[in-house]
Amino acid sequence: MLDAFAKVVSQADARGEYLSAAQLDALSAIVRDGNKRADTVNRITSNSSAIVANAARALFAEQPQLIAPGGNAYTNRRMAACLRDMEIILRYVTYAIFAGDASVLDDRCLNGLRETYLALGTPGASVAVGVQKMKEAALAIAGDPNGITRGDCSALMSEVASYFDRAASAVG
Ligand code: PEB
Repeated sequence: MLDAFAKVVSQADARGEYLSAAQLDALSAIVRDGNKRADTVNRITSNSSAIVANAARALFAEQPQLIAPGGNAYTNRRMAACLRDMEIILRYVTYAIFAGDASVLDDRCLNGLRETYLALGTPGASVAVGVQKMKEAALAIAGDPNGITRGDCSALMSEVASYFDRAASAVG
């Protein structure tokens, strides 16, 4: 598991080189925008239950076969597993945002997830739709200009989006 700092250190070390000016600039930007990153994680984390529940509701409204008898989220046991999966994915996305690096998400959550869903008969494409719905909600909450010092968060918001997209394409 790496963060943005450990990542460039390991890349430079693999080449036996000092950190480059470009790497130092990129890391300085991460330090400079650290409050934006922390606020983003805080906003998503403190709204996580609503993000998961609303995304699941929207998914089941679009794909009612999932909660019909025989569906993969039918019965409370499967519904609970489904909500839990979405919660786990969102949690690892918040770790990746905080770390500024996808490796924690890749190594601890997404690695082997497609194969797990295949083995379980869980439709990965539907999980991917649920993840995209969490992305929309998370971006709306994290990027809300109200109640916070205004600034340019566009780069950070596209980074946030990229972690959700990574999770969706890992299973979809
Ligand atoms: C991944 N999900 C399930 C299982 C595992 C995961 C390992 C099997 C064991 C169990 O049931 O608990 N676990 C999960 C995860 C990590 C992990 C992400 C990462 C670290 O350790 N069903 C649907 C929807 C979707 C869904 C499309 C969006 O119809 C999910 C939610 N996952 C789902 C369901 C099950 C499951 C298990 C329903 C139970 C399947 C079953 O037992 O038939």
